[in-house]
Amino acid sequence: MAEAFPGIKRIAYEGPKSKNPLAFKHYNPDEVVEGKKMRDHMRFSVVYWHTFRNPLSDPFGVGTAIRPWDDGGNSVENARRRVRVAFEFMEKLGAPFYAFHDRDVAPEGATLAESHRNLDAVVGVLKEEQRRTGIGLLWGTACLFAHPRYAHGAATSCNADVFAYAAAQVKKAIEVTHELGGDGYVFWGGREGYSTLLNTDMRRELDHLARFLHMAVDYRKKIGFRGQFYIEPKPKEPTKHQYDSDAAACLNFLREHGLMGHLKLNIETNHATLAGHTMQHELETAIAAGALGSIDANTGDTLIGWDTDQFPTDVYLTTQVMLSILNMGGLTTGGVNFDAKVRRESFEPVDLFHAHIGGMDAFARGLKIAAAIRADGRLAEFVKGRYRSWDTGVGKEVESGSASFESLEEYVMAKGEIAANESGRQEFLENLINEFI
Ligand code: XLS
Ligand code: NI
Ligand code: NI
Repeated sequence: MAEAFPGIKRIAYEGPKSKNPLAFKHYNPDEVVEGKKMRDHMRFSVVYWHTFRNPLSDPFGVGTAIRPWDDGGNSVENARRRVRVAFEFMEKLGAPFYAFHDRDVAPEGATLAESHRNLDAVVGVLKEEQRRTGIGLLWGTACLFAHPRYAHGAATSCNADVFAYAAAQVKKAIEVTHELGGDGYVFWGGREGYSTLLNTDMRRELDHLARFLHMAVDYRKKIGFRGQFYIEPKPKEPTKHQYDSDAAACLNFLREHGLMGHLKLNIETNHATLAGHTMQHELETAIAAGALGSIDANTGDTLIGWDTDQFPTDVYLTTQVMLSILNMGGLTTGGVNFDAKVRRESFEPVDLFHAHIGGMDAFARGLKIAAAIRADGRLAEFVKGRYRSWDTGVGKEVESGSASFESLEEYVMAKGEIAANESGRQEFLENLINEFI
């Protein structure tokens, strides 16, 4: 097969002075930061859906993407050819991982059996290409939102047959993820939510979703799939309200239904902002519960109200993300997965390279800056000092559980009014961060 990206060679690290748009200025995979190679810190991943299946259409117009290797048809042959292109792209980019939905890689058939067969026919090529390149599957997932059968949701559908169909589809998707040695499997709600409460029995729908996830956990054990399960919060789109609306809602759901420990969170930037949170808020919420697993790296547009899934280029954002991740001790099974698409106006194949190179460089800078902030130590020292009253005396008694309302009343009676609070120093800290950016 002829090259899909002729004239583009393996993207190399050329350093910050390079003016070559097809080179890394900051992402140097072998460079060691805090004792670990950049490649292993980031575990960059390319998404199959946006990068190889998105025609770049929008609600107002058809797709604009020029993809000469793709005949636009829904044949297995086209799908198999696309795999070679995807791996040529990822190999040239130097991305160690990718992620897919079942229906991104292989066409849906007229029956479930045919869909399974189509998937198997493509998985064979995926396996071959993974072996040839050493590129791994970060996570797999199932598309439970595109087909009309899922109009009312999948695991939360009012129709039990749809639940069954979704279960059968996810069973197969987990099997192929396992077969491909995937490091994880993602559950994103898709249409698990509602458009109106007038027709919705929320209690039942949530119980069904929990049943579904428990069955997945059981099946995973049964077939010996050791990849990490993730749940990906998103508040809206396509439904008005999605049950997995943000990190806190997901954690509460997992706890309520005995699923904590079985699933971690996959946090996506644009979903955080749609939920009215910052990415760092969502990360810290997940980290505080010991449940951050992976991130979908993208960004939204402050002036457009939907999930624009743009490539992340804001170094302030990537610094915050990497600071949280480094403080957590790093990603293990998860990665920095570019759930992002090029703009409709960026329709040439080379734009796919510019987009990913920019995202990888932005994260590499974020990593280096975050490591410098940590090495400097003033930020962590400030936060630690701010809570020092909890390290001794009454604070320590509260934290250790030996204090009570009575003992605290007695303490305050003897001590009198609070002597002084200290400044939170927000501006000082913002300036401190800018010293490093
Ligand atoms: C959609 C989600 C989706 C998941 C995978 O907004 O981000 O792409 O990451 O199903
Ligand atoms: Ni996502
Ligand atoms: Ni998204």
